[in-house]
Amino acid sequence: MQTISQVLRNLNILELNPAYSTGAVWGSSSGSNAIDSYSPVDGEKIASVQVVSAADYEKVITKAADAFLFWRSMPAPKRGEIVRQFGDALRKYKTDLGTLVSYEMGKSLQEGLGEVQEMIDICDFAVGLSRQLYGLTMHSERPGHRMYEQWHPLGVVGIISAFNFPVAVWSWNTALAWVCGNVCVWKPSEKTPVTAIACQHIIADVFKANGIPEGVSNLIIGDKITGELMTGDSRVALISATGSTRMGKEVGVAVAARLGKSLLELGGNNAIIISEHADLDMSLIGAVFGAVGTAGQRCTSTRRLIIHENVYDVFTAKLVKAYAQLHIGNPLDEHNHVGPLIDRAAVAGYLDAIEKCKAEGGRFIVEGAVLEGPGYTSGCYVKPCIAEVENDYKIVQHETFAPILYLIKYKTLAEAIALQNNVPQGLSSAIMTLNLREAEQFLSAAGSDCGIANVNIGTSGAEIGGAFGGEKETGGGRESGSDAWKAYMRRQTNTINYSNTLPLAQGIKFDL
Ligand code: UN1
Repeated sequence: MQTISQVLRNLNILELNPAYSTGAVWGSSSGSNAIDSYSPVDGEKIASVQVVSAADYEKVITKAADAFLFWRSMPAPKRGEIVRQFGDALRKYKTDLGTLVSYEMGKSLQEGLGEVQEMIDICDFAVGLSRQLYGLTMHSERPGHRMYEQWHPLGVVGIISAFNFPVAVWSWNTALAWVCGNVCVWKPSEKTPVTAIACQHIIADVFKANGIPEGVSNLIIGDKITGELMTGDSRVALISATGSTRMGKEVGVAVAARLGKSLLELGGNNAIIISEHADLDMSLIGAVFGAVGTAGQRCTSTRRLIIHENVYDVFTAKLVKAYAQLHIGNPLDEHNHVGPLIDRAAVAGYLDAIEKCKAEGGRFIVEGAVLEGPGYTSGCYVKPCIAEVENDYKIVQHETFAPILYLIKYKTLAEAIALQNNVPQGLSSAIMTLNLREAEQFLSAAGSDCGIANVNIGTSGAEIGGAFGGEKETGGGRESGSDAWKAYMRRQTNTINYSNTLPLAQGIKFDL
């Protein structure tokens, strides 16, 4: 396997190299206005990156607003061609970028590569979309009139992304926003700035090769204060933010205060209902991957299993056996299933949740622990654990970004659906059943209240083709596939009178 410095060299980000239209400056030394990125894999510092100042931010936004004047006039299919080339560049850099994602964020290499694959997929989707930004045509109630609607770009789109999908979620937003004619300013998580710089370099080469002016893709590295510059800025038409519900509430309020648009993709508290009619072996794979994949740090991670009483004992026995077989360790080693949490603060959150769960009466059937010793020196590796709980425990109602799986027993489907819905969040949900009636009830209006509801698939691992997002405290936004592109455009209704008179609508007479 290649070394990380080789990966950084392949991605052209080893040397001091001011990125294309970015406020981020690549620095070698730490300072009060620098962010140090440490790998949770081995605790090594990857790089130190300068935080944008308010003056840098101004420069970036001005450049972005200028670039919009050019970009919005370029035909959408031509913008799609640029995104097609971006997808090709990602194919070329897939191994390097996937490895860097895995090293900087801590997810398994397979998941790092999968994340880059999601980027490639959304590029393909956006290329097709660039020829399909359709508006409707309506029949006017007045003679000699025509009505239709068209979709125009919004302007500057601000993207705030989280550490857990450091590159894919940005690409869902940016690939769509670009073909729609917007320019983007990206504020990545301060925990994963290096992967963001790598992406900015990859797209910069594509833009340069096509003679596109700077400012269509912008990167600002910073903390909460940098984010606040953007959320309060009325030059930023749309803020698309992914992260915790706490963050989303602040962003939503700041953007609403200036009547801007926001697209929020926030916390989940996702459950799988394991019916007595489930294929239990298949359910096991969905449940374990959902709970321990990405070390439980996906917004779609499975946090709760709602299990029918008739299969509860046999299924929990399978779960315990499967957990005993999990390999926890360096995520770049393909034999390992579970990598580290993002940092020690996340480890503290995991321990705190376990303690709270026990205090409320939770009974752990697989105990958690922080792993120590060779291979675990970063202090970020924890044991995935399982607790039997009641759904209304405070800690169960809360999204803890860690591999803690809660088990709840049920008797009737109505009860299971109520348990599944009875949390503040509404992102992803699933039922494992071979019974058609159960499946359809779960999917009906009286079923799951989540943005994503699956049958015989776990809660995580959505494809890019569907709209992604959820309800309640998940924030209501939809990104990625289907018609999520409409969030990145403004709708204009056009009525054209080609008659010789000016009849008023609703039959109103106004003669002079
Ligand atoms: C996220 O965790 O914010 O559905 C995104 C999934 C991935 C995306 C997760 N495709 O699990």
